[in-house]
This record gives sequence, structure tokens and C-alpha cells, in this order.
Amino acid sequence: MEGAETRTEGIVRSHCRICHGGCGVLVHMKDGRVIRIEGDPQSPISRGTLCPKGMASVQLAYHPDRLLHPLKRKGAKGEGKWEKISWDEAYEILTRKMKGFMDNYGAESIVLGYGTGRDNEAFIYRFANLLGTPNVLTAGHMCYGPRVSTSIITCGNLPVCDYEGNPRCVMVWGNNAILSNPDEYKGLYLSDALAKGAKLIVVDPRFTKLADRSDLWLQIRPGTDVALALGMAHVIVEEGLYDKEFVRRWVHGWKEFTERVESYPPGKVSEITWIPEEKIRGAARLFATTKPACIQWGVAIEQSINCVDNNRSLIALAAITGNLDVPGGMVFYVPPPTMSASQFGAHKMLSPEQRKKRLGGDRFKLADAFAILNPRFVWDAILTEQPYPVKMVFLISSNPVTTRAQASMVYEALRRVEFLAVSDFFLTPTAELADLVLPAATWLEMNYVAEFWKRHGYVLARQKAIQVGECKSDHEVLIELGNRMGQSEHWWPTLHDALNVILAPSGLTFEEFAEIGYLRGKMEYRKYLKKGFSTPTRKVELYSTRMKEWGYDPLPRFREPPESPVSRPDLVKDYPYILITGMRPTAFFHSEHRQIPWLRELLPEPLVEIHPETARREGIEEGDWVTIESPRGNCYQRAKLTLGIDPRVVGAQHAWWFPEKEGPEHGWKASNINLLTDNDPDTCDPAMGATNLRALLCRISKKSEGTP
Ligand SMILES: Nc1nc2c(c(=O)[nH]1)N[C@H]1C(S)=C(S)[C@@H](COP(=O)(O)OP(=O)(O)OC[C@H]3O[C@@H](n4cnc5c(=O)[nH]c(N)nc54)[C@H](O)[C@@H]3O)O[C@H]1N2
Ligand SMILES: Nc1nc2c(c(=O)[nH]1)N[C@H]1C(S)=C(S)[C@@H](COP(=O)(O)OP(=O)(O)OC[C@H]3O[C@@H](n4cnc5c(=O)[nH]c(N)nc54)[C@H](O)[C@@H]3O)O[C@H]1N2
Ligand code: SF4
Ligand SMILES: [Mo]
Repeated sequence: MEGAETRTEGIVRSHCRICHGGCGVLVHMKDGRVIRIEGDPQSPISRGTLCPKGMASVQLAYHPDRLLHPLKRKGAKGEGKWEKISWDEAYEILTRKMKGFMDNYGAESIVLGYGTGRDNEAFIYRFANLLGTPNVLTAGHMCYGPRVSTSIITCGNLPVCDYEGNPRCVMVWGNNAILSNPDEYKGLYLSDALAKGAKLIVVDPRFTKLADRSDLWLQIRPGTDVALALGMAHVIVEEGLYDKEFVRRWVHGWKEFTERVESYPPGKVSEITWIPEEKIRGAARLFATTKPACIQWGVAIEQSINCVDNNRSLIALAAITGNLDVPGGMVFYVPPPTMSASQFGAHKMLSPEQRKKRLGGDRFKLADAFAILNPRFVWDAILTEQPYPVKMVFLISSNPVTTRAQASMVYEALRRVEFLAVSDFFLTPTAELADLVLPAATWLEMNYVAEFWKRHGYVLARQKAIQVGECKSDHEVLIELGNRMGQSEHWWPTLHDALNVILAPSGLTFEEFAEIGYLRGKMEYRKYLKKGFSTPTRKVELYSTRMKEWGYDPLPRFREPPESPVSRPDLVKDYPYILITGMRPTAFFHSEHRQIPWLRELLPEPLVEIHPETARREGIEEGDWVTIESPRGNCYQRAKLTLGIDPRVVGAQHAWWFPEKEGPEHGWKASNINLLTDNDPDTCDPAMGATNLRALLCRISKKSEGTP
């Protein structure tokens, strides 16, 4: 199964994984090549739909710039000179380096890293835990990790919109699912709910397509979401619109919670959030009285100093209105009968002594409890050797030079670390800094039990259609490395064996599973009636016992963003606008796809959204290159003038680089908004370490001449 028997003709039924993934696809083959990718009408996830990125996977797989063999650095770091080597030599170098660093500096001197939702995380954690390093670098401190961990401590599991249960009201909060298709669900399901007449409330500083369709659009000041949520709770409590029976039986800390929301009256909340008081009241009433209702919330409110409290206050709104685990509300899906990703991750195999060495220690206690690291501590350990030296970074599917805050520090740390290995499809600006580069397989080139990290109740069959060069899936590589690093007792000889182990609880082999296409856990609602919520009090903890134990405020509260016109009046003169970064465009997944012709055609250059009034004031016209500056750095993007953004706010895209630019830097500095973002731990969420990427201060001006 590994490599040999790919199909040459006909159709391979599989599941895309360009974004967080999941769309069912029919891969059409001719003479051993993929000729076309089509949506699979039988897929319960996507029902035959496909986005441009899915279709363009053909251009990704066969791209002329793809890495096809392992490469070893020749010449100085970052010079762009490479030597082709065999996989055997690559494995030999990796194992020799890892063993050397472990002997001399301990396993914690090796940092593993991965990107978002690449379906390889369980394998990476297993490898890291068995190696004995507590340091796994992810986006988990500011993306999805906060949602899952906050949900677990508040109500036992992640509540997800139950679109199949026909919600009558959807509140979309800091999310744009119809473009981003994030995590558990495709935007398709949200569109269905709207087509069936569900009411729509949108909380977003930008006038998105969803805002355009909404019954109520709350144009919020970036970073103030928790104040709005508590203000809505205030109205719901004051007007008695909550579910009294649910609150009486299933809420822990009601009295304390109602006291807290007392101090968020709509008038005060309106001043904080810029949203008119009547709209706050209207949204609270609409949400509380239209049942069932759910909240589709996104990453925008996690990338905030208020991350955990944003999440907690939204769970509170769903809970007190009686919308948890009911049809059409926010439900806890029942997992399919397979091993779970966290079981596979072998977290229990990491010894308590090693666990204690996690960089950053328990500075961010919620993150630490979920094995999540704030990247700043890794850069510090490389650059200062404190609290101990990090000697090796092994990145499997991540491009942090473009995607992590304060990119200049990231670049410097990765340039300076003694040994950097990167597995990717292309020589990205991050891979260009490496000592060793591994060629990774795309989703078309692998078998897998896909999506077992998600909480939507499915696992999906991903089937290998082609072999490209010597590319290997991350799973195959980690199994081989695990075996070579003396972890054989805890691995299996081949990926096929590992997949059968993951599937064992279902009684299916991978072949049988692939034939069926997917498995789904059997849904059951209101599970709490039988066993309560999986929290210490068995109730929904509006007053969090875990947060209290850790010394945090047990109740949600609003903190002014660390860099805002209110908290930093000293900066406003020089940096008068609020900067939000990272709104997802359809064409690209983070820093990916700038080299894919069909996709780059959709969005050739980075765009910064500016209100026409603001543009006029700054002498900027539509299409001008604009210099965007923060106290930490600057970059250039092209002006897109729009009435859909507040004149006090500017919205920039993230993760830009230019693969077409000659030389190993590939223009990573030109338009990279993460040169402007801040990774100072004091500006992060105190429990989660989430980086504030959506509420910064900036100034803008017309770039004097030339293109970047
Ligand atoms: N300013 C700002 N920064 C942000 C955000 C923001 O909103 N604003 N969003 C943040 C969020 S939410 C996230 S999740 C992060 C994402 O951060 P990253 O995950 O680092 O993002 P990518 O740019 O997609 O990097 C993935 C790299 O892995 C490669 N790759 C893709 N699939 C595979 C695979 O299967 N195997 C291997 N080996 N390689 C693969 C790709 O070619 C690409 O170079 O970015 C964060 N950065
Ligand atoms: N095409 C594509 N799809 C993707 C990705 C991609 O890079 N490209 N990335 C994937 C990843 S890793 C993630 S995490 C998801 C994220 O997907 P989403 O959660 O949908 O996140 P965004 O599109 O970044 O932001 C959603 C909305 O939040 C708004 N927003 C910004 N600041 C604030 C704020 O302070 N408060 C509120 N209420 N709203 C705010 C923005 O205007 C934007 O419209 O998308 C995934 N899907
Ligand atoms: S939405 Fe995501 S999974 Fe679906 S086709 Fe597009 S990239 Fe692939
Ligand atoms: Mo993300």
C-alpha cells in the first residue's frame, strides 16, 4: 500500500485536505496521472461541492517547483544552495542529530512543530512524547486549542453548531465560515440553515457577505467581544429571557455570573464596543427568544488577550438560553468508533519530569494543561539559551516566518538554531533557512483515516491516488523515524498497520473503511441528562472551578486590548488606526498557494481594506501600494477601498510571500503583516497565551514609489 499500488485509470474516491479539509472528492485518473478533481455528491460533509483550492490540487501536486527529494544544505544557512540526498541519508542525519542533542542537552532541546489541521498532529505528538520532548510548536495557543480547552473546562466538550438539527437562529461571531470552512463544518451547512429561514446575527467589524445577509449586523470595535457577550447576557438576565429550568439544574455559579454581568449594562458596553445600545438589546432578545439557536464562532476572537473569556462568555450565552446539546443548538457530537487523536498522541507516555520542562512552564496554565506552547518561548530559548538551549527545530507543515507574530524574531531564531529540519511541498522562506528539507506528500499521495482530530463525529477515508517524486506522507516519515529512534515497541512496521490500529474499535480494516468512505458516531442529544457535563461540578461552569484553582478570575471579564486607542493613548498620535489582520481569502490557505496559477489569478496581490474617508485623509487611492506600520515593523499591501469597514479600522491580509521572486528570501518581508504583530507574552491571553493579532495600532501611507 505504501507507494506501490496507486491506481492508473478510473476514479479514486477520497477527501480533500487543502484547508482544514473534509470535502468528499472523486479523483479522475488517466495513464497514472490525476486529470481532474470533482466533488463527490455522496459526501455528507460537502454533498458534491468543492472550492477552487480543492480543484487546484492538481496544479499543486504536479507543480514544477515541488520538492521531489530530500535536500541537504550546501554553503551557508539561507544561501539557497542544496544537495539532493536519499531518504536513507536524510533519516540517518535526523536520527544522528536527535540522538546527539538528546545525549548532550536532553530531549527538551528538540522542538517539533506543525501547522494547522494537516491531519498529522496525532503522529507528531506520539513521536514527540515518545522522544521525551514537551515542546511541540503549533498555532494551538491562538487557534482552535483555546476553543477546545476552554470548552472542556467550562462544559466538558466543544459545542458545535448542529445545522442538521435546523437552528432557527445562528449568531456568527468573528467567523466567516462560507469562505473559511473551518474546523468542524463547511460553510455549506450554514448556508442551508439560512436558506431554510434561520435568523442571522453577525458580529464582525467588517461588512462580510454574511453581514449583508444578516437580520442584525453588529459592527464591533475589534477586540471587545467579551464586553458585548456579557452585555447581551446582562439583557437576557435582566429581561428574564434565560432558560430557568436549565439554569437551576445545570449551571454552576449562576449567582456570581449574574453579579458579574450586572457590571456590563448595554450603555457602558455600547461605549466599549461602538455598537448602538439598541442593537445590543435587539441581538440579545433575538438570540434568546428564537429557538433553537447556535453560535458559529471563529478564530478572530481567539487571537486576543480576551481569548478564553470570549470563548467562555459565548458558551455561557448558549447555555443560559438552553441551547446546549439540543437539536439545532450547540451539540457535543458523538465520536465515531475509532481510537481518538489524543489517545494516539500518547500524551501519557511523556514523563512528569519532562512535562515540567515545557518552555514557558506554567506561565499560561490552561495552555500548559493541554500541552500547548506559546512560540515566543521557543524563539527566546534559541536566542538566549534560557531557560535551556533549544538546539533543533523540526517543522512538519508550518511556515512560521510568515505565520507567527513578530516575524523578524521568528526569522532570526530559525536562522540561528543549530539544526533546522523542515518538511514541506516547496522551498518556503522558512524551509530556505533549514539544514535539511524533506519532500512531503499532498493529500492526493496518501492513505489516511482523516479528521480524527475534529469533533464533528466523523472520520473520512483518504486514499492514495498518485506517487510524486520521492515524496512521503508525514505519517510514513514519523513511523520510520520512530522505529529508527528506538521507539519500535510503540509504533508499527508500516502506516497500513497504524491505520488498522486506529480503526480497530470499529472492527474494520483500512480497505473495508475505504470502501465505505466514512464512519460517523451515532448522535444522541441531551447526554447531560444521564451523566451531567464532564466538568468537576458536572454542570456548566459559568464560574470556573479550574480557572479559580489556577489563580485566574473564575468569571469572564473584559480586558482592554493591550494596544488600543484606550490603553495606549500615547501611541495614537503616531498610530491612529486599529489594525486587524488575517481575514481569510478564498484563494489561499495561509501562506500556501501563491505559486498555484489558478489560485494566484484569483488574488494576485495582498490587499489592505481601508474606508474611503480614511484613504482620502491619507492621500491613498484604490490600488495604491500602501505602507502599513506598527511600532514593531512595516510592510506593503495594495489598497482596497471599502465602505464595509469602520473609518477607524484597517484590515490587512496575512502570510504573504512571493515564490516567484528569485533568491532564497522570496520577498518574505515585503507584505508580511506579521512583521507588525506582537508576541510579547504580556500582551497574550493570561491563561492561554493566545497572541493578539486582531486589535493592534497602525499608521498607513501611500508608498512613495515602486512595487515592493
Ligand atoms: N497575522 C496573522 N497571522 C496568523 C493568522 C492571522 O489570522 N493573522 N492566523 C493564524 C492561524 S489561525 C494559523 S492556524 C496559522 C497557520 O500557520 P501555518 O500552519 O504555519 O500556515 P501555512 O502557511 O499554511 O504553513 C503550512 C506549510 O506546510 C506546508 N504543508 C501543507 N500541508 C502539508 C503536509 O501535509 N505536510 C507537510 N509536511 N507540509 C505541508 C505548506 O506548503 C506550508 O508551507 O497562522 C496564523 N497566523
Ligand atoms: N481559504 C482559507 N480558509 C481557511 C484558512 C485560510 O487561510 N484560507 N485558514 C483556516 C484556519 S487555520 C482558521 S483558524 C480558520 C479561521 O476562519 P474564521 O474563523 O472564519 O476567521 P477569519 O476569516 O480570519 O475571520 C473571521 C471574521 O472575523 C472578523 N474579525 C476580525 N477581528 C474581529 C474581532 O475583534 N471581533 C470579531 N467579532 N470579529 C473580528 C473578520 O473581519 C472576519 O470577517 O479558517 C480556516 N480556513
Ligand atoms: S473547502 Fe477545503 S476541503 Fe473543501 S475543497 Fe476547498 S480546500 Fe478542499
Ligand atoms: Mo487557524
